[in-house]
Amino acid sequence: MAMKTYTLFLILLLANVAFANHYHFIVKETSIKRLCKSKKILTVNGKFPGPTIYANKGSTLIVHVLNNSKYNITIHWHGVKQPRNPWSDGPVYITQCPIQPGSKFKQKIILSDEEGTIWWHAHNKWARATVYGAIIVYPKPGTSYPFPKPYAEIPIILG
Ligand SMILES: *[C@@H]1O[C@H](CO)[C@@H](O)[C@H](O)[C@H]1NC(C)=O
Ligand SMILES: CC(=O)N[C@H]1CO[C@H](CO)[C@@H](O)[C@@H]1O
Ligand SMILES: [Cu+2]
Repeated sequence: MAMKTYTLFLILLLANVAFANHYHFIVKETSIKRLCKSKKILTVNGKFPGPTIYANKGSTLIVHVLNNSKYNITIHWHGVKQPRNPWSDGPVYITQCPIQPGSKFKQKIILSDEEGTIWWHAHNKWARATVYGAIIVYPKPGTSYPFPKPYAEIPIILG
């Protein structure tokens, strides 16, 4: 009997976890080719735009940021209210110190009533020009969109 209850609990738990809530961001200089020319820019995980975060409404995410560049960096979660959690919100020297070259920082992102597509970006000087990506917040598991379910999704990021 105890075993059965335990299994049921596990299944419920799994059903609730639709997306990974841990991400690893490595900030580094990367050679990117555009219009037949290579240029070194700052990226996350060598991608431009950076990786997309997928989450469910109301979930909490942990992003492990490793600064592998020679610049001070912070990452801001644009549009996330971060209730009672400004300490990993990103604005450099306002809510947190920069992540210095060679250091890492565990950013906790608390989603509350956000739903839809928002974004993350570097929050220090010019780094924001290339260090950014989308955050796609789906409804809570088992609930529906606040609008008719779209046919397809194509995130468009204007740099
Ligand atoms: C990087 O951040 C540290 C700590 O806040 C600061 O002492 C240093 O001057 C910063 N470096 C640059 C290049 O801004
Ligand atoms: C892990 C680590 O320290 N990586 C790099 C962080 O950035 C500095 C400055 O560019 C590099 O020297 C480190 O190798
Ligand atoms: Cu912003």
